[in-house]
Amino acid sequence: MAPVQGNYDYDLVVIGGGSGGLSCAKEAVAHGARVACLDFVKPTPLGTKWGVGGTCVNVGCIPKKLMHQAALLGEAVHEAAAYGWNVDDKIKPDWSKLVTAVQNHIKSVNWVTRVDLRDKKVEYINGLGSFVDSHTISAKLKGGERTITAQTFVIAVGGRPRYPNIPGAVEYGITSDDLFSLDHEPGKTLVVGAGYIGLECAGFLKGLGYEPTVMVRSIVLRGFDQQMANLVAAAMEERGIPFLRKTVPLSVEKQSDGRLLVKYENTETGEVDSDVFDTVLWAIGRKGLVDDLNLDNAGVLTHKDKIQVDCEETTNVPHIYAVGDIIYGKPELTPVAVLAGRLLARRLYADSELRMDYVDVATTVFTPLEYACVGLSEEDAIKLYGAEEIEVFHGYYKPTEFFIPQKSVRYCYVKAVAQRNGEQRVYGLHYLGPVAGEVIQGFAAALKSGLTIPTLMNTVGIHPTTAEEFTRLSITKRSGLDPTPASCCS
Ligand code: FAD
Ligand code: NA7
Repeated sequence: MAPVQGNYDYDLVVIGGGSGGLSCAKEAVAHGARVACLDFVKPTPLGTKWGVGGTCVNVGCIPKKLMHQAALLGEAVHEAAAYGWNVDDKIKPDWSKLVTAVQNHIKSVNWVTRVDLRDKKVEYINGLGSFVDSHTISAKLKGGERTITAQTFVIAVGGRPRYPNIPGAVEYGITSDDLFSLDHEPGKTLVVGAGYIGLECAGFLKGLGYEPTVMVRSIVLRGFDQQMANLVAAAMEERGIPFLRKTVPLSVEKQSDGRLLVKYENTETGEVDSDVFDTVLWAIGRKGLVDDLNLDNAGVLTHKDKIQVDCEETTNVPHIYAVGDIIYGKPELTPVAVLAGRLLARRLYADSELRMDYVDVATTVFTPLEYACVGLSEEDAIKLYGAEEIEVFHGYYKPTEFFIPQKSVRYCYVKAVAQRNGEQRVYGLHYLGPVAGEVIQGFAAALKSGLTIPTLMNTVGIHPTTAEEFTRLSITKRSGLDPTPASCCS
């Protein structure tokens, strides 16, 4: 419900001009609210900074996808030769040209964002916000400070990469915040962390011709289906990316030749080893940006550097809300932040009652062989319903376009995790192969609409695509039958 307007500067102040904050601010003005949006980026220890738009645009999804695409193009050029193109197979990427192209695109998005905010009459304030009391914030600007009052606040400050607490980590390491604008080639790179970001960065670095090594503390892709996670890692290893397993870093030292000596320890054997790298990239997770907000002054409680909200994104203070990466226990993804911000603004200013549904959010890991999924992992389905109540349909497949360049099809694999009896509801879909995000997006809508195995099997495929493999699934894990394909077109 729209709050009663009091004697405040604004109806709504949004703190954080990233995916969630901007969508919320723009939707709120569209429904008549007077809105200001603060955004401020603290430079990284290396001095990297960027413009309005938040993580996704500047140091996240967008530059990541562009570098992934650059890596895929390199692969495609080599494949082109097999398809009859006369290409020089000694092609080499130019890191500085790539970074310039990526940064130019980002700057154009920053510019469009500023113009959009001005056109839509959201007041953009380039300042660091912190609470003075529950209706007042102070914005630290380049040339001073400004005090602003509002009826309602939305906290959308997102997070930043963590650094490990070991010698040399901050002085000599970089994070994804620096990588996409790095002014020199990364060279031989140690990627510490085997989550979504670590694997993606290692993947495109390899595709661009550098030598990444992934350091894995425990498991790969925690939170994802572990069979799929291990296939993703195996596909990367097959491409020549080494994984240092059960290993943690101990220290980073700069040698006299400028290269970085990293000491590390195997957590199982206790064995200490070392290697020399040009770049050390920390991809060990992200920390919510609660520290600068002075949340105590507003009475907002935090939970492990995040903010806990209820099903309407309300914090423990009724007129203060939070959306996006800063909220505890929800997927850290741009479309999640965007939709939550928009729906919140509609509930606040447009009499809507629609809440954000955080269940069955599809996502893609943009590794060289991409992995996309929606719904439950196999292990979560078993935990929730019991192994006897779950049927897993699976199959390896051979993308048609892989044959001529003789690309490895070893890890092209799909599976559907479903209810064993009754209507055979599909609980989760998992796909490892080309253009994974494009494949899973449509199936995500089907899954949210109650997709069942009979419906999936009665869906006519589009041939020859890789997405059609979901409609060809017939082998269950329980049957023990060989899930490798025998035929292509019949
Ligand atoms: P952000 O976009 O982080 O925005 C928060 C903004 O608030 C920032 O500009 C911050 O500087 C500012 N701020 C912080 N504190 C204050 C303050 N006190 N005052 C004023 N301003 C402040 N998601 C996907 O969906 N797909 C992907 O492919 C994908 N790839 C990613 C790749 C990488 C390398 C990374 C790091 C992330 C990726 N993500 C991806 C995640 C996605 O970027 C985030 O989920 C999304 O940006 C979160 O939006 P947000 O609005 O919560 O926060
Ligand atoms: P994740 O998904 O939290 O992954 C972090 C990885 O780093 C994970 O493999 C961790 O291993 C590892 N880690 C964490 N701390 C350490 C230390 N101290 N030393 C070595 N390794 C460590 O974070 P990401 O940054 O990849 O992604 C965050 C979100 O951003 C992601 O969900 C996307 O939506 C966008 P662990 O499994 O904990 O042993």
